[in-house]
Amino acid sequence: MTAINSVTDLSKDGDIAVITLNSPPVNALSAGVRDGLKGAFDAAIKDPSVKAIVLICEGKTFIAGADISEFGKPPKGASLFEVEDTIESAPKPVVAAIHGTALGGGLEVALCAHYRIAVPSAKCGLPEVNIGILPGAGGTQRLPRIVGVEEALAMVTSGKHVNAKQCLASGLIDELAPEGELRTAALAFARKIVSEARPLRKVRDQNEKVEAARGHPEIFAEFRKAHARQFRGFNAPENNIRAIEAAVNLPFDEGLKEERRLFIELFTGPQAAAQRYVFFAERQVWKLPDIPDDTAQLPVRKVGIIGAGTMGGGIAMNFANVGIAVTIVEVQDAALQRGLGVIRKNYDNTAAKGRLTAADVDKRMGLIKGSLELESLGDCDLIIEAVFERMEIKKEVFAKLDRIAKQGAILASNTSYLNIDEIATATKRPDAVIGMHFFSPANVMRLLEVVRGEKTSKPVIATAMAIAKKIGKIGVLVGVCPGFVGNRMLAQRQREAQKLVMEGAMPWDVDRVLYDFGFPMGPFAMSDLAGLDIGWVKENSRGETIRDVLCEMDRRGQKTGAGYYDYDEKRNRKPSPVTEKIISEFRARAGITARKIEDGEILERCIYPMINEGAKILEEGKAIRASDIDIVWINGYGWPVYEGGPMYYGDAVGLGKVLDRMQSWHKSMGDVFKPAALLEKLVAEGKGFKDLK
Ligand code: 3H9
Repeated sequence: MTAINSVTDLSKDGDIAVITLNSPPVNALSAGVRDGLKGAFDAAIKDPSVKAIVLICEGKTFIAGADISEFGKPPKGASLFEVEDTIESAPKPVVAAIHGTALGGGLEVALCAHYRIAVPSAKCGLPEVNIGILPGAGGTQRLPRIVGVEEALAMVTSGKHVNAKQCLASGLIDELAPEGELRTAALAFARKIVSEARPLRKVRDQNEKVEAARGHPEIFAEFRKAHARQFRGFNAPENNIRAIEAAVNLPFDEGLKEERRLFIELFTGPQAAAQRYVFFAERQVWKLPDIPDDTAQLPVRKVGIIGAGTMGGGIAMNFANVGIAVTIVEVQDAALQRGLGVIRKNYDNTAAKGRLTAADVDKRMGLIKGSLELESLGDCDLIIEAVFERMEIKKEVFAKLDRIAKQGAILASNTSYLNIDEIATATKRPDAVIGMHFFSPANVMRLLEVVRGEKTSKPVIATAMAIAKKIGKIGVLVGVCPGFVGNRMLAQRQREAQKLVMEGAMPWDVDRVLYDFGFPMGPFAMSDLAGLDIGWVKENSRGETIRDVLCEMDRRGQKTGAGYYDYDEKRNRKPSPVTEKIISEFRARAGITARKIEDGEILERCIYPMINEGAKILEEGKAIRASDIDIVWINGYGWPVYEGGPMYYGDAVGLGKVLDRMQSWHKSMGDVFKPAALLEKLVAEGKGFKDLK
């Protein structure tokens, strides 16, 4: 065995050379890996006793892509293209042996090998689109030559990971190796290739599948149309599509040049920078400064949920999905049966789309038990309360849980804004109490705000975060304050949206501006969807707000066919003259003359106060880092990924500008705009949130 460098070894097994990469955690193509590959391939090619070459990786995965942390830094070492050329033009067969994931540049390297073998658990994909770029090392030109244009389009624009069985079917890999025996199988495969004198098959020369699509621009037109909604606002999907078009319409080398041009366009743009930031921010959230990775965790084998409403049911599904038994408790049998029925319907819908088998549905339903007795939660390791959002009710539930739950159980509340510390006072074990704030629909939304109380113990926090990961959520640890991180900032936006309407904008103007910014919908369309009557009590309604009046008129949102907007039978919305009239009357009564409000002002008024609030949250230590706040907003509230989150956006537009606006509104409109001390400090120091340690 020869060490080519610290991450690459070259060894021989008879007349087969084996190049082994070992660059944890994911064998990303750093300068060291590229240099190692180049050196090892050159040596193996030069050695006349070598008949074929196997490329294999140590650790949990094959090469998972270019090293994203090198992006934007001056290039060092061998280029990826040199490495690829060396492999593809090798005069002896090269076999890529894949386990874990061959992603991005990793798959692109494998596509330069003449043959590919993988274990059944392996996956292949080109996920560059998720970081705002495209596979820029030949992936868009080689992939369609193997899997065909439609599948290549789907893969590069979704970034999906395709399992080995499907890869075998599409030709992306040539052979499956028995699990755990990749090296032996790859060596045997290489020997077979040598003994059968198989050709040095280069993907670049396989033109049949791309030629089949030539002269059929409708393939691309239809693909664009079918995915328009999903791609809205993002630059990367379009350039990925164009690169595949180039593969179809241009000779290989010309196609590569076009791929490069499209890649650079994305790579140097602001969206890729933001999406790259989000990639690392998503991984940062799990790092908790005062809770080391080795903090003891509590076992969670059985979960109890109180409340079978939309929230409780959605939460239960998360656990059943990963094989954890759940008991849901309700007060009334009818409500319990209704809740269980909704869960079953959700699963059946997924099965109807082919994403679950009937057996999966039965298995998951089999893990969910209903009960009318709180006492049945006595043996649960984690109990999550999802009852009505009123402090007295929550405290009553927690006092009972304190009597019922076994010692060591975690007592969690799904409250979206109530004080966890106060809830904890209802128990004699405040160290076991924590907030687990799921977002609706809880079985779909990725965000979970884990709210640490003053007395919550470290093992309880560590377990709640681990559980978040286990059920496929992105857990963000936050502190106790009204609305925590997400809803606390949302309140700023909602208040300004309402005020803008009083000053002269229409709800649809505000919605349009936020939609165009990249949110899935604006605040008024959102209220109509959720129901305007959430938290509205008919008996107490005095027509004091526009919402009160709409609800009093039974315009309670989409469900009643009208809210801020009017809706047709297909729930398409259009601006409502009724709402317009109500707004005019409100303005007249308040003595306000409507003024023309520019889109730019709407955006700044909705978003800058959120950034300011985010700064206060950081100042108070309610979020660990600015990027955690961004992750909350991207995953819980539909903030567009390509704008990086509110704090990232603040840095991007310049905190000086944000502060300037806050100061001027503070003067003209009062204390709700008071700039955060942290914002003032950062501006004075010429820094951004990104500079905070
Ligand atoms: C590309 O290839 C461009 C090309 O077309 C060439 C153009 C010229 N780079 O996710 P995990 C780190 S673009 C640097 O928690 P898992 C990650 O930050 C790339 N670092 O593990 C984390 O660090 P830490 C295309 C990377 O088991 C640690 O590894 N490829 C990279 O849940 C563990 O990561 C991709 O986009 C990287 N490429 O999932 C694949 N990848 O521990 C991106 C990971 O300090 N990667 N790290 O926080 C993934 O999807 C997942 O990491 C993977 C493992 C599925 C591989």
